Amino acid sequence: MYRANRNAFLLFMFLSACSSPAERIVSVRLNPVMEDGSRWDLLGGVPDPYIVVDGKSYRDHACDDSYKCSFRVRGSWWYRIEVFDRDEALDGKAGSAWCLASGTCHAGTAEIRFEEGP
Ligand SMILES: [Ca+2]
Repeated sequence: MYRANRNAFLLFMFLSACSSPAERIVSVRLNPVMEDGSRWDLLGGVPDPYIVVDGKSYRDHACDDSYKCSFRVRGSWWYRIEVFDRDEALDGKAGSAWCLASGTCHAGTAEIRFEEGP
């Protein structure tokens, strides 16, 4: 177990050291309901998704009344992504995950996809 963790850590360090920050498109898609089965907004409305990537908030770029939203982010290979629904009073959290910058990962009820930037 220790050896597997150490090898994963070394691979992470190698990939981090070899890569320069690149611009990527992060697309999120939310389920129609939250994990507990309730609707996103108090009045049963559609969510306003945004993400926080490695501590940087994209709340100002939230998509109003949509289950999907895309963001331009900069980073290397691994991203800590949190997905939220922006609200007036208290934002709702869809989930969080460590995501490798290729393909798809899941953060709670949110699906996260990476695409290379322009
Ligand atoms: Ca909302």
